Amino acid sequence: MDFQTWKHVFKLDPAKEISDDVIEQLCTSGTDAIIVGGSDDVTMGGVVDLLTRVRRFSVPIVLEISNLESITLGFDYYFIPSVLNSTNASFFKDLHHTALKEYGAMMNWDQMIVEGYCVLNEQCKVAQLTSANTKLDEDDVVAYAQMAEHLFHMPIFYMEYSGTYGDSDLVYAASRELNNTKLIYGGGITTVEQAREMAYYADMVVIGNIIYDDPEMAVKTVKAVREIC
Ligand code: 1GP
Repeated sequence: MDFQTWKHVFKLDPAKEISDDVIEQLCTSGTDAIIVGGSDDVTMGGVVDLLTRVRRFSVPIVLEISNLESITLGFDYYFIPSVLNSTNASFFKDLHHTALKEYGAMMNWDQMIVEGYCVLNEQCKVAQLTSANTKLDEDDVVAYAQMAEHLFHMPIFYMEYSGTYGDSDLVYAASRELNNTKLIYGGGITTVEQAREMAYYADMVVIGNIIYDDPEMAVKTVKAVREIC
């Protein structure tokens, strides 16, 4: 179970309702992992509930940390967003500093994976929450990709379009810059064609909202991504 080989992941929001039946469909779909993460109303209770229900299956489970209050033991990995295009240093490194002061002594560092986030949909909650500068052209995105790989040696560069389908040309441009850093694409995938298109360029494709709107379509994206990789 090495996250660097993952191609397809589902992201479950602890603040949203989901049935056991849908959880079973997702966990047995052939996806590489389940990420637990969200922007709003993420509580310890919601995180533990998903951890418990997903753990019945053999699929790896990751907590993408969204706040200090919901950090929970028992996940396979902890993905730690650091928003490269945030104009508020809290979301780049200050919250991380606070977390390390509290939890640093008990960390298993091998489980901690930093994600260099590049937020590209100005309407999405994470853009508003982090005051991200989303007015980025290709040169800007390429520079952030270079920053993630060559300056900070981040294991992941995450192009986040949450809620809207992104620009595949920009994803392609970022992909050409990255050799060691894995490129994650997430946002607005609602069809197998979109999943396939982004899987051409990104190392890993994240399926989020469509899980709640159309779980059967969500499951179909697994095969679509597998066919590309
Ligand atoms: C959100 O990138 C993920 O963090 C997935 O986005 O919910 O729009 O699929 P969607």
